[in-house]
Amino acid sequence: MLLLVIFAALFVLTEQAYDQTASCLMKIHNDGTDIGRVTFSSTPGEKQRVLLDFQHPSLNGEHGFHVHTLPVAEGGHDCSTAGGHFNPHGVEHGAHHGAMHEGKHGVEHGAHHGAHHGAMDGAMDGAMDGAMDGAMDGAMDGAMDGAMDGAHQEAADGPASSHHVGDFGNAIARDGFVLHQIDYTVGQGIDLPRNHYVEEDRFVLEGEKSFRGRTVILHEDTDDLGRGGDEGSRKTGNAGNRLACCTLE
Ligand SMILES: [Cu+2]
Repeated sequence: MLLLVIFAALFVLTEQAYDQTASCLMKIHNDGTDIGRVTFSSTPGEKQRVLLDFQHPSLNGEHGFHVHTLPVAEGGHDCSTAGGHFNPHGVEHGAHHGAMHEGKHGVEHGAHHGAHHGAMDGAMDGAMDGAMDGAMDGAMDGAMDGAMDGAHQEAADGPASSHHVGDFGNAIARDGFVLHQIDYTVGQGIDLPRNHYVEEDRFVLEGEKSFRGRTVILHEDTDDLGRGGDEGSRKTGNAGNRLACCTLE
C-alpha cells in the first residue's frame, strides 16, 4: 500500500513537471473496452515524454504504435475512421527516431554527430564525451539510437527524413500489460540511456501540427519500422489491424 502511494505521488510529480499534456483512454476497436491511458507530455524546447500504460489480455509481444491524422467520432471506438499516419511532411514510414541505417552506419553517424556537438562546446572533454555517447548509442541499439542522431542531422539538411511525425515504433507487451515510456531531451545536452536526444521538439501539442485531436492507434502486429522491403512497410510498417485507439484531448 505504501509503495502504491509513493508510486502515485511520483506519477503526479512527473505529470506536473511538464508544461503541456495531451492524453486519452485507449479503447479496443469496435468494442470500446477501456485498456488504459496514453499520455504525451511536453515542455517545449526542453523535454518531452510519451507514456503508455495499458492492460488487456489481447496485448502480447510487439504492437505498432502511431499517431494517426484524424479524430475518431466523439465517444466512439471505430479506429478505422482515424485516417493514415500523421505525416505532415509527406515522407516515408520509419521508426520513431528517423532513417533506418544499418548498425554500422548508426555507429558512424552517432559518433560523428556526438563529436560534432561535443566540439561545438569548444572543449576537448566535450568532444570525447560526445563521441563516446554517440558511438555507444550506435553500438548498443544499432539502427535505432545510433541512427537517430545521424538521421536528425540529415533531416536538418532537407525534407528527406524517413519517419512520420506520428511514428513511435512498437510498444512491447508482456502478459497482457504494456508499460512503455519514451523520453526526449530537446537541444544540446547529455544523452542518458533511454533518454533520446533530439534537436527540436519531437512533437507539438499546440497549433496546426498538434497531436491533440488526432488518434493514437495500437496495432495488432509488429511495426517493421519501414525495413520490410515492400510498399506496405514504407507506408505503415505492416503493423496490421487496429487493435485499440483514442483521440488525444
Ligand atoms: Cu498506425
